[in-house]
Amino acid sequence: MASSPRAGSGARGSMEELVSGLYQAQAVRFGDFVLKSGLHSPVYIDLRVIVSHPPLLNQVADLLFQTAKDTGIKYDSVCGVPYTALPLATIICSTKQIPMLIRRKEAKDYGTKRLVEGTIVPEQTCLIIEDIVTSGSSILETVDVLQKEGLKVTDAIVLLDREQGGKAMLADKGIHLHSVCTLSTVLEILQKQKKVDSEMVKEVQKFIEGAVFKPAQQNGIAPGKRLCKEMSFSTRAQLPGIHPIATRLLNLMEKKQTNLCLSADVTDSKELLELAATLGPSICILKTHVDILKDFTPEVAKELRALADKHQFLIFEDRKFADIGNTVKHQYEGGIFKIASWADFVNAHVVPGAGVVKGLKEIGLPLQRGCLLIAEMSSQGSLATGDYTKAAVQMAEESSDFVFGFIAGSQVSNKPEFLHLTPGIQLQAGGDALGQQYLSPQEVISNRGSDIIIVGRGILSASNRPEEAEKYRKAGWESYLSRLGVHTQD
Ligand code: 5BU
Repeated sequence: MASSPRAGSGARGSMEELVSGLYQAQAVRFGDFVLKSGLHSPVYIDLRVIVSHPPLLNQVADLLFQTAKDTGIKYDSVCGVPYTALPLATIICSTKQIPMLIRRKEAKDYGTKRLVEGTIVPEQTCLIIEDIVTSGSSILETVDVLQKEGLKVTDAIVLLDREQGGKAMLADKGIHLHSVCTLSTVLEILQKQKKVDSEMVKEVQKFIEGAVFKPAQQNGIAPGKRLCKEMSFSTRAQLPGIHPIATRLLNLMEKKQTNLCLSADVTDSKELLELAATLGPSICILKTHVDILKDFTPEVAKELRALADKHQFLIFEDRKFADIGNTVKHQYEGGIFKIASWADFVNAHVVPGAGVVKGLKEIGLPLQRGCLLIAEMSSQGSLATGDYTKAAVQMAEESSDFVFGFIAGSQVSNKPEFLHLTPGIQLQAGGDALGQQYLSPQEVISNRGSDIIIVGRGILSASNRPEEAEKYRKAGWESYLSRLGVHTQD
């Protein structure tokens, strides 16, 4: 049913007042908006503005509370999904005398590791409050944190359901979503109030229908797998707020049918350029270690850039920055290599703290570059595990305007806008004498939820490199298709 419990329970008057208030506050706007992903949207909804309109804020809080009441849910505490729903949860809890919990999005000091503030009583039920739901991934993230603390979470109340599959996604994970209103209701009311014409209504409906997220069972994937892994690369490319580099990469991956990154670990520039020219069509990324080249010149970088543009792959300099912000800034921008001038993206260790990303961002952001954080390493005895990995994920979430993914052995974030790249890949399991450990493409893509395989010696040591690269491309791509539930014929 498209209409909400509130809209259908004699509350039409207050619904009309609400929609009109949201429109006046410019929380809902129509036109041609370019989302961060580059996608054009005819509607833009930003409910953060309601904090500047106290009567509207109170009205929204009241409607959320009434909706919860109408459904008859019993709960012991309320938690708002950060950030927009925080003031809403505060108003509800303060006026109705309900204990509140706050989910921290960033633990400033990673050492404290406290992700939920307030008194947690395990086994008690916590109700989630949210302003708007699209895919449901933000709600799920908060649910996950609360459940890990021992709380029961079964229901979420949202002001506006964009009807893009979030309700079904959440139901798939055992969470009932109750909405005060849907985007259809908002459109219907605004059309009636003559604030939007029928053409725009049709355009918005078409846009929404074209961007529906589907839950696992509908995709033919076993339930229980995590959200982003059931979405195709092209769907993820269009997610609102996704990094432009991630969009470019996901789109070219889908177009070229490859999730293979070549680790071009050669020491001769001519050989590097030859690899780029011959393997270019099979790969989505060419990864360099520019400091192992014995004959680097700026001309090499220029030629590599031209080959990347010709064959449509991205260049990833595997520099693993790991110093204070001020130093990495210089290492990224200057020196002999001038990495920022030719590499689409780089990576960084999180060991220095957030400053490393801040420093890189100062150089990379104006150039529209991106960055991966090293959440895990493929080498034996790596210390990047457990809380260190979690801190890397958190750091990425706090800098998603620059960081678009991870180097990791498996899926470490359930945000579909983040990409996962995995090194230590060969068709045969095993390792080398210096601690490298290998897994198969099938294992990391289908079972561990990574997106891109990084292959060096598996391809470089073959007598026919283009043929071997094709083998890896096929293995990686078929593993991705099998994760989506698409069966390929050989
Ligand atoms: P190989 O030849 O496929 O083992 O090369 C792997 C490449 O990935 C190599 O360039 C490493 O520097 C890089 N790498 C890695 O192997 N493991 C890691 O955890 C990280 C990078 Br981070």
